[in-house]
Amino acid sequence: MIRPFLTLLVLALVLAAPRLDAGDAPFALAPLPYPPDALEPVIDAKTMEIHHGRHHKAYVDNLNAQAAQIPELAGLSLLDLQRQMSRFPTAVRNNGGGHWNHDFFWNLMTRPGTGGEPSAALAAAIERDFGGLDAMKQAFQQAGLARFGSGWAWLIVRPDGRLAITSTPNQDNPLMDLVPEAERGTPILGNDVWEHAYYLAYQNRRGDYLAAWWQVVDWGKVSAHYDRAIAELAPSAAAAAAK
Ligand code: MN3
Repeated sequence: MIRPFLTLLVLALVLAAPRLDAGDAPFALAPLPYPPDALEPVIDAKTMEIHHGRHHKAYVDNLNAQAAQIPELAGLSLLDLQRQMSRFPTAVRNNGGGHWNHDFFWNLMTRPGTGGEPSAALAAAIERDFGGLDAMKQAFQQAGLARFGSGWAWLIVRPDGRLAITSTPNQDNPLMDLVPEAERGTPILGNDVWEHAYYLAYQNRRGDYLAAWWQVVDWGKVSAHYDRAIAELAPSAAAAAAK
């Protein structure tokens, strides 16, 4: 009789434990969507392991620690948090931004040379707003290079449906309500230009990293982000953007 009881007890504890953890910690670090060496030689495995397993993990751990102190934080989705960031202290901005930015970043990338091309709709928008894919890439790289210190380069859909390139400092992003209105929008592509993203392989050569990074961009994902951003626009803006 004892062994079945113990088995059930252990089973009950195993089933209960993850729920207790999830209840205590509203934000979670998802595993990388590919092995850490998948992006080599563009981004090396060691950089990916440290970047995801230590830097991103620290943002999640810190955000969970803040959520334990700030009850309304724990009730927000990560996306809604970005859009209401002005309500919260700077530590939440840094860690909440860091968590969203890195989730977005890992899922934009794929094995070198397998990322395909922009969809017809995205390619047409890039042609309309930048004069072509190469011109867009040059402007994006320039935004990354011009960011002094740490931050991100972004390709966004503006509220009027146009594409634009912006750069934000630290772990800010264009979703945040505290970013200047002229630089706000829905990101469809973003690159991390903190030194921790490239220093092991590229040292101080941020420009080389920005140029090589296009090899791992998953254009299927970027195109899907574009479609979703356009679908969420006000109908009048979506109609204008289609012209
Ligand atoms: Mn980073």
